[in-house]
Amino acid sequence: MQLIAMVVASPNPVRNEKILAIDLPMIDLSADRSEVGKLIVRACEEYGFFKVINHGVPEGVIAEMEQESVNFFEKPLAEKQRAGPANPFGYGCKNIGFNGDMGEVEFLLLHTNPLSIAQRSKSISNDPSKFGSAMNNYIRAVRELACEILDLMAEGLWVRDPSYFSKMIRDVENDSFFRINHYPSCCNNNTTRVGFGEHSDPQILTILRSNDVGGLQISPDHGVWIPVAPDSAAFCVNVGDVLQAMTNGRFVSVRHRALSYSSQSRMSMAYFGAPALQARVSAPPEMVTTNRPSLYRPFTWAEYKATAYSLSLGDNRLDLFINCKDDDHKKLLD
Ligand code: GA4
Repeated sequence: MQLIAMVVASPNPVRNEKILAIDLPMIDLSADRSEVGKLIVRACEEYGFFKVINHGVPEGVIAEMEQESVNFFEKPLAEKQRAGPANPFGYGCKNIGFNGDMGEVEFLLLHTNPLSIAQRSKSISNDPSKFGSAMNNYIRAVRELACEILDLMAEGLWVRDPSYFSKMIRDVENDSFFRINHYPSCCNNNTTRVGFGEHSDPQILTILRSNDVGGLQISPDHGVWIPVAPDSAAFCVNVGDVLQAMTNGRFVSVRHRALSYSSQSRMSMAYFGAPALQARVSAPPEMVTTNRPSLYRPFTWAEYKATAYSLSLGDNRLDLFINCKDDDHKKLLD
């Protein structure tokens, strides 16, 4: 990764300094399969984040979903509120905060189950079947991409069953979510604020894309924020907490946040691939060795999700699932 500049965490509003972005590892999925697997593994161990090109998600599928999202956020507030409040699904507009991070974002949070999409589309769009089909097509394509990446990870890690990770999000009962965030532009005072406060994603894998407005920052080290350059031609992929647990801590679920710039509006779409609620999360045998004993106790996604959702943004949730039998294990995480 080429480091150009870093910013240190600061309270909202964030100082309007000149922020130069970094180049996350960019992985071409059409390259030689075993090379791609190795590059992905290295990126997940070092940064927990990488970008992919030649990803196979058709341009038309992306464009339709983006257009439906723009149409929704352009509606008057009263109309958008018909799709809310988000508890947890629907339209939300909330300030999320940790350490002084006050969020400024409006969003749609949806379950990816086709029945749920059909139901929700009615309050989101005047043409529910158009919204529903745009979303179903998008979800189908990004889920395929997520599964392909998870298979490449398993191969790169020499896990005997290459579908060990991907079968969890292929499960018909998977609990994957889709979130569209809109950080509106406002006023003319050129301020930068935290739009979505510091957190890690609880799920397995996140597949994110945004328009050409920057805002995503990652924090591989406590207190240091590194901006990620926007790139509408690529998908940004990040490791979630469950994948950190399933790789026995080899992959890192890195904290991130999104800034919003008052002068430009940012829109991002994130697919969060998650297991079924009752699925048991545990590392495959190849990830556990005498040198690297089991770091986390087995848990179900329902159990982990409940813990994650009960804590504040910014809390380190995976720490609560560390195997406490041997304190030496914890050192592996440092
Ligand atoms: C982060 C990833 C997804 O956006 C999300 C978020 C969820 C929410 O906004 O309601 C959480 C957050 C996310 C992490 C910890 C918990 C849950 C807010 C929060 C305090 C929808 C998710 O699944 O986890």
